[in-house]
Amino acid sequence: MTMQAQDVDVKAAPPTGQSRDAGAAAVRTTNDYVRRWVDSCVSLCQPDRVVWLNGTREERQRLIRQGMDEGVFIELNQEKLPGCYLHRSNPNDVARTEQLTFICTPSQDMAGPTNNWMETKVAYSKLRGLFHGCMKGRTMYVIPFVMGPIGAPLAKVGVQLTDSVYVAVNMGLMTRMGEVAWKQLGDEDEFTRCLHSLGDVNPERRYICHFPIDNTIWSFGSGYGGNALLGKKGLALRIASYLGRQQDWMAEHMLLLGATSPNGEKTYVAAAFPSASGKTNFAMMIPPEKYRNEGWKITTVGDDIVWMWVDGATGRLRAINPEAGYFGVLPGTNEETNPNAMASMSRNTIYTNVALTPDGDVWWEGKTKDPPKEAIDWTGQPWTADCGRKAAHPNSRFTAPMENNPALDPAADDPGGVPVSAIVFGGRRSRTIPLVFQAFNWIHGVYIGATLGSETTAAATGAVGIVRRDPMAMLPFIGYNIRDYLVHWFRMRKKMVDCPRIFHVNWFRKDDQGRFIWPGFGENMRVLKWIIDRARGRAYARETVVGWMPRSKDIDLDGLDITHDQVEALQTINPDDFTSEILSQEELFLKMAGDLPKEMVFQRELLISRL
Ligand code: GTP
Ligand code: SPV
Ligand code: MN
Repeated sequence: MTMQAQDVDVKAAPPTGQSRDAGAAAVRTTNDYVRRWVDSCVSLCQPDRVVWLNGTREERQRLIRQGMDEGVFIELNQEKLPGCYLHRSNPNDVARTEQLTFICTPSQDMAGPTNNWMETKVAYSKLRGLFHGCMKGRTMYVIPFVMGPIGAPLAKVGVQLTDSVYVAVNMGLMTRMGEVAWKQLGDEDEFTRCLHSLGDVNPERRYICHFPIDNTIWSFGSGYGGNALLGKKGLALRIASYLGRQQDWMAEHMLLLGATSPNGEKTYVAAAFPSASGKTNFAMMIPPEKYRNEGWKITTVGDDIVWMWVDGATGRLRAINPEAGYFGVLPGTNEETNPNAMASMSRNTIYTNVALTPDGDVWWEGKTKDPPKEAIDWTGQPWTADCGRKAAHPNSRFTAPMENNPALDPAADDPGGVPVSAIVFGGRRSRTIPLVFQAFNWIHGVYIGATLGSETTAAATGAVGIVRRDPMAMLPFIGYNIRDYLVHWFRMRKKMVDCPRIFHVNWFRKDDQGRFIWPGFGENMRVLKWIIDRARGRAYARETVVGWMPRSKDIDLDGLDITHDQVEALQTINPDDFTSEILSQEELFLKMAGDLPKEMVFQRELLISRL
């Protein structure tokens, strides 16, 4: 035991003999690996204070008050929004920065052609330079957390060190934080070492570095979302996907929902859509009135990340959601499109980069039909409805605990997870790609997932609306070589006695006037119903070039003002468009040149020969 880890105040006891900092508490673990690692990070970052967090409600309140003193949080109208606060991030720090995100390994081949790579030693030495003394005058928070329901065989412990009180509060909402983590860790060395500093929040000195071999993440210079809440994309996707490949399980960018039919039959469906492309909405969907009256109910297990393994007893795929909260997109979210999300963020929620209205409420584009007359925009500037600027950032988000979700699935906290009957891939495609089709089999489904294309969104910095290949919606999140990732998907099938059926959907096809043809949101239940019936061997489909497709009469349109002809149009595959689609898939194939798994090559040939 060394001095640093024991003392709350690293330099000297504060004059009062009490800590100057909110929630300061003595070191909370006897785990020597943790203590030694925290000591080494304290020596490197040189914080004034080290505060070990325990994840209690009282502590969260103290942290929020501390953040309010520092100007990090603004209290919202507590009558309307109890326990809710607003945070404005630095305008240069509003989304994940994929170009500044690295997989750090001894050889570039381990990271593969789709990741930014840095050699391990080069990365450590570069980042050590940045972290050196970066927390002088600041507090280092020690955040123990578990990803996954407590007791789940796959549940993983992480410890994040951060100088951001915003990150500390968000980690408390997004993970199972506190004593549970020390308990699960015991005396072992098995935890992800997550070191994070805001630094000077300068994109020139921003690096999000993953060291899968060391089970370590170092993130510097960003306080936003996936860049900074290291349990999420860093641990639960990049590090976890690497571990999963070694240990025969999968970490995927997927939602997980339960669908209960009128006769009580429950089907769990996992779906991978790229960032800001509909996972939260699908996972929290409220079925149309007709379906509700019949007795259909959708419940949420997770909205962003799924860990899956093959159950030895049944040979079937099972899944858990490693997260405990939602970091959800706000623009477009409202009482009509996603009432469960609105309820989830009605209390104990952090709002990031939205507008503040005069009555202490929040607003974002699409929250209500009529915007407020005036507000303070997400940058803190006065805003009026006719000023021509956006009130909220396009990637503004809410952080809410999953317990707030009225549609939370009873199994969301179940360490045993749930069985997965269908896997759905989907992209944002204004043209070419039909509403829904089913893969011929697992290998074909993996090919469909691997060649998934989607128009880019504001969830990552860079151009918006450009079609790019986003394999399994995991392009920015695969923690190793994509070649090995695809092989892993093919091999997982061999461990299963029976496998989930694989589907592709596209809610985003537009007409010539640029309007969405399909109503989306709750109405997606109609497509989900066909998917469930197919997965259970009940619904009809015809064989087409791309896979099994429903005829328009196989999709129930009762109560919708959309005709069967329009659905036929949505399902149309135009041969010319599809030829360009196949050509644009080459973008990915060329990157993987020479390294393409043979299944991919054969599937491409079969597709071309079907055309
Ligand atoms: P990440 O959290 O970034 O991984 O995103 P996500 O996949 O959870 O996306 P989310 O459900 O938050 O949706 C992003 C945007 O797409 C929001 O503006 C939604 O309103 C919109 N959206 C979601 N579902 C639909 C749909 O069925 N149709 C249409 N037109 N828009 C949708
Ligand atoms: C995504 O971009 O896919 C997100 C948001 O879920 S973030 O956590 O910022 O990555
Ligand atoms: Mn996501």
